[in-house]
Amino acid sequence: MISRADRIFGCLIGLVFADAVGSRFEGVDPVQLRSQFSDKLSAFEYASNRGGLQYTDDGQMALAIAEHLAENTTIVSEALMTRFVNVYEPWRGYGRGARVLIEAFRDKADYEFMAEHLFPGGSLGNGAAMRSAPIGLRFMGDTNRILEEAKSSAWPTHRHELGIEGAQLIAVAASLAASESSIDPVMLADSLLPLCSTVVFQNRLARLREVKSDVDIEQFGNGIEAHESVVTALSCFALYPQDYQKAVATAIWQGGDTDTIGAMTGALVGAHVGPSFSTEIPIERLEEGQEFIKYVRELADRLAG
Ligand code: RVK
Ligand code: MG
Ligand code: MG
Repeated sequence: MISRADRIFGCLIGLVFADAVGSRFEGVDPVQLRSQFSDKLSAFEYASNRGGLQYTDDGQMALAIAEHLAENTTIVSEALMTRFVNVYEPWRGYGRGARVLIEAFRDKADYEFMAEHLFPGGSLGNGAAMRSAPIGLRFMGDTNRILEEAKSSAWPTHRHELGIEGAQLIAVAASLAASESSIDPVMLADSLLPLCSTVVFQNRLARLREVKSDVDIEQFGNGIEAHESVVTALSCFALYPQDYQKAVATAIWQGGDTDTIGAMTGALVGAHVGPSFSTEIPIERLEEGQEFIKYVRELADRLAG
């Protein structure tokens, strides 16, 4: 039996490690990536063992959500935004819109107007989905609650329906990852599709049902937009739900937004298998090593409590 605290730790450390490893290839053309390495696991291993491993905005914001949920019974969008501002380290690499909004909120500029209008209809970037997995573990099994909380977590920076729905899908997928004994493309698609209100995600999830091997993943994209990356990560998880290294290596092998597709995939596998995978990868190379791992462990315990 894997405890809830272990699943939360697996999810958080799985997310942060994949973010850090994936960030080494951020923006790379998959053709170039595939010509540089003999296979996906070689690319994953190379990036895992080179230089210091630091998480990016994906890890920073996901940890902020976990902290917020450890201290509050529900997500309050404005309080969460305050937390995003407090932990904000721009050098980690943020999406353009997220950066503008965090700084506007911090500087008491016209933040509300910008959140609505910086992009047409609000942001549909994958920045809300990359950080939402902990919500699924906190409210595991309560789908309506997860949908509502994921929306509140997206709201500070992402108001477009695709940006919000991306966050909802990853959060519900994390709940399924933690509660279902067996995951595959058909069950994941059948569970998530009825929850979607956008045709864009409905179409993609219908195609997720048919995914059988790595070549089938490429159709889902590798971009910074929620709809060009969320189903890609869901596919990587659904094909390799028990194998952290293979799942995250497959995510990174897509090129493009590798840190984020990796982070979403790593969070889901970690929620499914717990932290057992961490003995096979150099997690102690993350941030300040054991001290950071201890911090994430304690955060997971607080969130589970
Ligand atoms: C740097 C058209 C839109 C749009 C809309 C585009 C970090 C913009 C993480 C925007 C992730 C970009 C990523 C990202 C997370 C958004 N119409 N285009 N309605 N809405 N876009 O800025 O937090 O890496 O080009 O809100 O979602 O690792 O700049 O940021 O990869 O999507 O950034 O959306 O980004 P933002 P985010
Ligand atoms: Mg990032
Ligand atoms: Mg990214």
